[in-house]
Amino acid sequence: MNEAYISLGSNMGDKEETLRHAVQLLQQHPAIMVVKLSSIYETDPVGYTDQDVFLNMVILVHTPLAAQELLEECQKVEQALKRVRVIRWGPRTIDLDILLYNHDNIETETLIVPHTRMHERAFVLVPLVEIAPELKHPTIGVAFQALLEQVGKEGVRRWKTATDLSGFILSKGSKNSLS
Ligand code: A4P
Ligand code: MG
Repeated sequence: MNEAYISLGSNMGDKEETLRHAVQLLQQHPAIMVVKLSSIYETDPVGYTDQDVFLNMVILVHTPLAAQELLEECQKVEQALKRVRVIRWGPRTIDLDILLYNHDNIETETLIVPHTRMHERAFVLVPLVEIAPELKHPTIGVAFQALLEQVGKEGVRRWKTATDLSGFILSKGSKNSLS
């Protein structure tokens, strides 16, 4: 079984609902088990800043899928949730990035793991450290906690604690999802 950390972000429409749907769709996949959820954080946009605030979270999944297969499943979830009409060039309904896959270092045309920018982004590090306080960056060799101290938590506010995320995890085989 492999362990992967996935970052989820949304800044359009009903953001919490979108995150919930994304987690449920992953959990419904027979080969993906969602085992940990961070809290949801409201985060100021990084990069292109003239857009709405994001909701971000990080989850831990266990899966027998190879990293590339997991990426394809994440992209299917993105597609499923992007069906709502979006403004061209505008913000995103949902973005799923694979942050870590075991301690592997992967560099293919379609997949780079550890995610290239994860160690400099508070919106990734805050939720990651919440669910994996002891974890080290596999290639930099520094604890994520220490990386977060360098980056700082500015622009990241806890929005809903993990224990209040009822309805995010459905048992395997449950049919309710994109209702
Ligand atoms: N790809 C390569 N490595 C990976 C990986 N580890 N996980 C490739 C997922 N995908 C990976 O992604 C483009 C391509 O990256 C994919 O085809 C895949 O093969 P995309 O999601 O289609 O495009 P994108 O979202 O524009 O790019 P990306 O890299 O996800 O954007 P960023 O850099 O993550 O920026 N501010 C806040 N506060 N919160 C946010 O969540 N997100 C972004 C997106 C910017 N600012 C933000 C947030
Ligand atoms: Mg992405």
